Amino acid sequence: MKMIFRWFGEHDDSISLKEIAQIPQVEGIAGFLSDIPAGAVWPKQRIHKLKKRVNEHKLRLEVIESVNIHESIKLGSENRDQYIENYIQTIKNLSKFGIKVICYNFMPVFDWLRSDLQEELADGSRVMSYDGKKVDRVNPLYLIEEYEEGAQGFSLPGWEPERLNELENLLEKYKVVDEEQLFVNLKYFLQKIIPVCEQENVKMAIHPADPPWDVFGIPRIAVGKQNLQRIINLVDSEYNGLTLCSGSLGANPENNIPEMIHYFGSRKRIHFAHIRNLKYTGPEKFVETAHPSSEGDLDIYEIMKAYHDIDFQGYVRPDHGRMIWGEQGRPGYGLYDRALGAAYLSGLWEAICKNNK
Ligand SMILES: [Mn+2]
Repeated sequence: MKMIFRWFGEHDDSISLKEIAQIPQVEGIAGFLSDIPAGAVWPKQRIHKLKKRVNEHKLRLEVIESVNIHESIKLGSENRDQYIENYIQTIKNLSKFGIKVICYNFMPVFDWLRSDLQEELADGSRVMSYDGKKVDRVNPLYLIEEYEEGAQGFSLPGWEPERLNELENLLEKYKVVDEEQLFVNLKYFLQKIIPVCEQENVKMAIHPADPPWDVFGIPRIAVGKQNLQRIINLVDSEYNGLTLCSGSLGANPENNIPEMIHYFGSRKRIHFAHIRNLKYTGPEKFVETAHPSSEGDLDIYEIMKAYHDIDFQGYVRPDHGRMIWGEQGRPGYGLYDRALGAAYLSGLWEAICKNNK
């Protein structure tokens, strides 16, 4: 298991590579070029620059989170082939600089979604939370207007203005795309790119839908074991794999995370592990918590144990953390609580390894 840390780049992350390099056991980052729009080719010189910078801090850059998929690919539009070509070129460019895993998602229009980005817990820390009832009352277009005005409560971080303007148009197009059509469109994409991934030795790792259910009536397919089985079988190759995110999948209590790790891990389809804890507060309602098992409803020891059972050799990172000790920053992506998470996960891992020698 290789412990890494997500980094959004020097212009989009308040945390420095120096700080990340000081976290015990963290050996690399999951990197991103935030200014390159979905659908565009990642230029070689930009990847090179990023890699150099990361390596200067004795950290490795072998995972990208994420190379986003253009909506036309998810929609199956006529112009998708050009965007798939661009994606293939990006895979080739990343491969040249030693990238081994690309995390991506196939969630239409809305990426991850929360109803509150800074809910205060009893101890004064702040976390992201989700309340399906709140979300159901929202018209997605209205939600975007709220966001543009900077209103508190609902927001969609990471949404660039062009995408916001496109929203009404996009929502209209998705009216005819159901779950089955999304599978068809994902298969078309994977059939084109996976042979290139095999040649270039870059593994694709789809991130589950977060939360793992339909939002605003738009289908989301990477939601549970059965659908993930379907996805890895769309193209039967080790290069068509998963980012197994405990917090995303775990938001549905029916998803048994250790069992999924055993199932997909023994088939060599987990390339990237995201580990996060949460507490259920009602149906389709949860708050994110600190990583330890005692803080939430997921048993993180059992999750780490499952990774040990399958002899997991891939990448792992602490996922969303709380905002603590007065830290301000990107919700879920502060330094302190994620560093505590990394140390806790490394501690569990050491204990499990030594106990099972
Ligand atoms: Mn995740």
